Amino acid sequence: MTAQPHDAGTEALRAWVAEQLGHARDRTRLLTDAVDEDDLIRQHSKLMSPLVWDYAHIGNQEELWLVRDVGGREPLRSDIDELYDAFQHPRAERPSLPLLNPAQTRAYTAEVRDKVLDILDTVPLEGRRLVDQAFAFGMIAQHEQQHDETMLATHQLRQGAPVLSAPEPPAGRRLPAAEVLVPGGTFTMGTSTEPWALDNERPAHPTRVASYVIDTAPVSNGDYLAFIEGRGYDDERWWSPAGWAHVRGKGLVAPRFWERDGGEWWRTRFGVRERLPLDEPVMHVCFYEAEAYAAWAGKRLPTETEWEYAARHDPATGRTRRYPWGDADPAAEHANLGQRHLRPAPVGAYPAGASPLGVEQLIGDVWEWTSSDFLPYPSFTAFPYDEYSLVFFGPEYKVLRGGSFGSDAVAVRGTFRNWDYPIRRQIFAGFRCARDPRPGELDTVE
Ligand code: AVJ
Ligand code: FE
Repeated sequence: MTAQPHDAGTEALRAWVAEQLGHARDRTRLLTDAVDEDDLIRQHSKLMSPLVWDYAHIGNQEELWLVRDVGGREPLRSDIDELYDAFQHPRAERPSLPLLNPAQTRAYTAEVRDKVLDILDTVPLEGRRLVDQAFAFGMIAQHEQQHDETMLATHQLRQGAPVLSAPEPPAGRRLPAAEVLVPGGTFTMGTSTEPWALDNERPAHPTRVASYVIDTAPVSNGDYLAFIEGRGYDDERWWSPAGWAHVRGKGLVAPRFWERDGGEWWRTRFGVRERLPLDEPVMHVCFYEAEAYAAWAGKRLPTETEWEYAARHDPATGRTRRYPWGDADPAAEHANLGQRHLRPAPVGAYPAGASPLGVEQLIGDVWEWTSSDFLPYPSFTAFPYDEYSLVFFGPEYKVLRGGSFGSDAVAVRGTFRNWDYPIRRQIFAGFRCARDPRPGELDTVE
């Protein structure tokens, strides 16, 4: 197990914070330096903000929490708070606001960062919940990485020649089994100890799970193609009423960014048109498509409790761990995270990331839709602000787990909860299936 920076003393913690903030900023700059001024200002899709809005919003959140609150310093630009408040202006409206231009945005975010690094040198990292174990700094590093993933999704929606590149992910392999039986039990869901866990992951609470069967890998493009060729989009039987109304209303016939050309399937990824890779996890499907595929396959989506139990429970010791592979922070051999590659890795590419029962690629590659609504855990309290989680709880959002190739390790945990509307397809989301055990299947464990 790697040393947890939070246990290694305050100087090591400060160095770790500075590294995480620097790493996030390098990525923000890579994503924004890759395109010209016009592409920074333009709205590439009604679903997304202009890239220059995300960039200045990153700086503004950092100013609000770290410069003004934690640092107790004077505002740099209180006049722009309203422009970059996500609740004041829906995404579609953002391009018509009097936003900072790209040069002003770069100067503003750099000035905020200078002040923050200065504050980080001296501020006590204990005594107040907001600064305890550098929580506010961790929250801001995660916030920047979350917007970086959003900006990466904007890149995927952008028309034009490719501007991003990265090495290919490792090769896949055939898994020993397509699904495994997970014997039921009790585990600790959520966390009260992970220092940088956000409010909706808290508190830790004992949770009972019945036995179930779960796929050892996310559903692949090849698997999903069989559903399409089997006329799955034309058969109401597989769809929920809301899913059927949606798919028919929009005329959906395949995942977003897929295209049939003659007898061949192609997809476009960050401006590159390529033959559909059959062994890669399917992505850019909405919750309704995931649900329909699962029904067609004679299965269902896992609940988020089943997902977390598969990812964290160690049957050998009965312990609940941080990740499928144990307690160590994610390393390159465990999971496809952090935009190291510009695509999910083929099925079987991360044997070192397997859970004790052999469930793979739970972390990284694609966000996984679950069947669960986004709801608070028992005894939830909003911290440090209602607009991170509290205002979103309810049945209109579905929970996604595990992070994607575009999520940074600092913003992905075994406990991390993402959420979105069930119709959304621009995010890097796929899914895996689960099912109830068949009669007799449990005999081997009980
Ligand atoms: C947790 C990814 C749903 O991007 O809407 C960013 C994260 N919250 N700024 C989002 C977030 C405030 C959030 N998600
Ligand atoms: Fe934000």
